[in-house]
Amino acid sequence: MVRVLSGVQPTGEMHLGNYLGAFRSWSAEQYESDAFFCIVDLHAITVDFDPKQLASRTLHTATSLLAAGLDPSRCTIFVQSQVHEHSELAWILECTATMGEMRRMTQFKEKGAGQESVSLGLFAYPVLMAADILAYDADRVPVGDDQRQHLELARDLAHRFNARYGETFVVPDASVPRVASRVMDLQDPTSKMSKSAQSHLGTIMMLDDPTVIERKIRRAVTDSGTEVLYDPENKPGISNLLELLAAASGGAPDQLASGYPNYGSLKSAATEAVAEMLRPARERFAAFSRDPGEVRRVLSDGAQRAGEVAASTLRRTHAAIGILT
Ligand code: AQP
Repeated sequence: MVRVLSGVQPTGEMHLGNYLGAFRSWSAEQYESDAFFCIVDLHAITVDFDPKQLASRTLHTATSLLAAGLDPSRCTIFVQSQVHEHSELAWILECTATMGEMRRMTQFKEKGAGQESVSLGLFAYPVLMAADILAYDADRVPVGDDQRQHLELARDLAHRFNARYGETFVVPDASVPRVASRVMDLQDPTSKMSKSAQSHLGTIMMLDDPTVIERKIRRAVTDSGTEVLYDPENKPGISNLLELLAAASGGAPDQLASGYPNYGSLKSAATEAVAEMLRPARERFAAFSRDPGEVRRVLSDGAQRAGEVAASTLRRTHAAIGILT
């Protein structure tokens, strides 16, 4: 059976980009593959974070994954820091990666831009991500478009390690959704929708109720002109709304465009489709929130299963580089 792994940071409320770029395909993967989904708390501490909130955000993220449709009887859901092999494997891979490779990572450049100093952890983040993936012999990694470069690095490190020390790692493939692989901010459609966006109006949260979704889409920045056209370069705002509509209701964004005589009618249709798509997740979140003990049990079972797989990979890796056992 094909093995799949992906991860999400517990850095705040999950948004529509996380849902469309990741969680929705994760829910589909659990029916056709041996799927592992990881809450990557060690990645979340590479930038400023609040220690008082880390644990509760981790639980909140786990609840969001269950709400988005992940079923622990069909997939493994776990917390990265509860499987110590991730950090150990990351160190070994850091000795395979180069400084030059890390400097080329666009996410590092974006997150580090304008900062007086950045942590070594933020610099090495993509190697930890490679360890997350390679520890599970993942064949496929379903992610949003923003993670392509990190996936390429994981592939390069796997190839390089295998060439130097003998076949050890499976080389993973990225799997990026066809529509809405990069959901853009509603207030700034040239930037991706993100948990750390400046304006909350630009980000639709997975748990927003329909009136909030309606307000955010109604106030979404549009483009000059009045014609509804799918043209991401010249009409980024309208194209983003068409992508959301297509992702939520089916169809292709360029073909849907002709069905809307003006921006207002497109906004109404997108509002309705997005609110309806997110409704089950909102309802399930309320139900799971009433039983945090059950969420903890899911994570504890997940860590045990994940730990067995990761430990076996780490043993293989140690043997490949000749560590005394
Ligand atoms: N805007 C997006 N469109 C499509 N996919 C997205 N993802 C994130 N934003 C979008 C995908 O969601 C998964 C989990 O992401 P993450 O939270 O681990 O990392 P991130 O990409 O750093 O998310 P944010 O919201 O941008 O967080 P901050 O603001 O904290 O940096 C990944 O598969 C990602 O591709």
